[in-house]
Amino acid sequence: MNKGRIAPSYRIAKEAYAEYGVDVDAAMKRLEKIPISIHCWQGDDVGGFETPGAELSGGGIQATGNYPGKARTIAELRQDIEKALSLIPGRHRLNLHACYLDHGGIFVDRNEIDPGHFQSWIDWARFNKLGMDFNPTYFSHKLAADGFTLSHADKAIREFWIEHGIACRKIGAEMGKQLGTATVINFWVPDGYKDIPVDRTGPRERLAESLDKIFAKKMDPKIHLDAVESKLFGIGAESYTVGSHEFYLGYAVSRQKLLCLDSGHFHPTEMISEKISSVLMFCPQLLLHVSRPVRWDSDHVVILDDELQAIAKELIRSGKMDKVHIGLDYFDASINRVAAWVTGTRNMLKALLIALLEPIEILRKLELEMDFTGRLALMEELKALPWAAVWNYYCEQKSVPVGSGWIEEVRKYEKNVLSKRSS
Ligand code: RNT
Ligand code: ZN
Repeated sequence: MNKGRIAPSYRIAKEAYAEYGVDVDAAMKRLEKIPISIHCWQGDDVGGFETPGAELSGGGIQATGNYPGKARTIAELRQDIEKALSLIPGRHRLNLHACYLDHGGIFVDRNEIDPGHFQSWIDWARFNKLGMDFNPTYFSHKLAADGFTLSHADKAIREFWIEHGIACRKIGAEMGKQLGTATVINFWVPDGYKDIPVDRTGPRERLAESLDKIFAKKMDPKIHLDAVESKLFGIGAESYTVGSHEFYLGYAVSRQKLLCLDSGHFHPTEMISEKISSVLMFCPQLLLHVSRPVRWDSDHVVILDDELQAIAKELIRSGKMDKVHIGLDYFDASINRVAAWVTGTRNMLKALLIALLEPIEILRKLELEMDFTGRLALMEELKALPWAAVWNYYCEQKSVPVGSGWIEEVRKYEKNVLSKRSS
């Protein structure tokens, strides 16, 4: 992009927005304060570093594709994340899964992990000015092979996974303490049946009981927050998911935990943008796993589609951004993985910027006056306002590539770094 065009285009955009009473500079100031929690697992197809060559197994989730250059070591994954971060404007967070521990070559089982196994990640995050979020890993493990973990009928297996949850909370709290920003730790378990169950109640009672044991110790919300994530179905668990939306909504409200809404975890026409306002009324805070389902919970790279914009608008219009944590959750192994991170994260930020540039008061007034013609007509006209000129200016201010300039950077990185990795 011709650099000389950025500032003049921005000035014209500023005037265009001012006509609607929108302060473009204020919108950018708000945008820079919204961190996106960037998921480590896009970098290696949810493999992790528990065993050499570890791969995603079970859990009803799948990464498809075999694009060359996936990160094989912690050092490679960090290098790739650093590359992605250099192409994304603003300061963000790292979302780590427990199976990405740094055990120094000595296998440690999930119930025995401790903060020490994550110290190198914490140090790396501090160096890169990132907050951290965390996830216990309830898949890719022999004790998850039955398709049940925290709700397993076998007490010994439940106990193992309860210990994992407790261990993860200690790790999350340590991350939050050291980095000075609360770590959100998100519990997602794949538990469910492929075929029609006889007993739908028992596993749900066991899941609630296990979670209560995990959450028994009170934690300081300044350093640690617990979230629970629901799901409709998974591959191999089509008929029954223990941790359904109703289950977790009830759990989160009754225990005052954060609820995590994942865009891919509902019926295809059911949108999480519609659920945000209700959840924020009854849960203390909200975690989002922004994803893109294509026909199923396929975890495609987030694009700037209608639902992404609707999510961002709901968040901004709610006026409750201080209660919302935005995380990304997708994993596409069929394209350059650094580009996947950059595309999805930049799109999330673009959607937030578009929402921040909305003349909310004018729209609210039209709605209250029941002028639905005006509301629809204006909403449609607003789509043509020059938000991209503001976005380009924002990227320039944050010293990251403007427009499609970053794609060339990723190509260079692929040529010089990724293509040298053998699979
Ligand atoms: C699975 C859930 C869960 C995972 C990550 C890897 O359907 O969305 O959040 O994607 O924990
Ligand atoms: Zn998710």
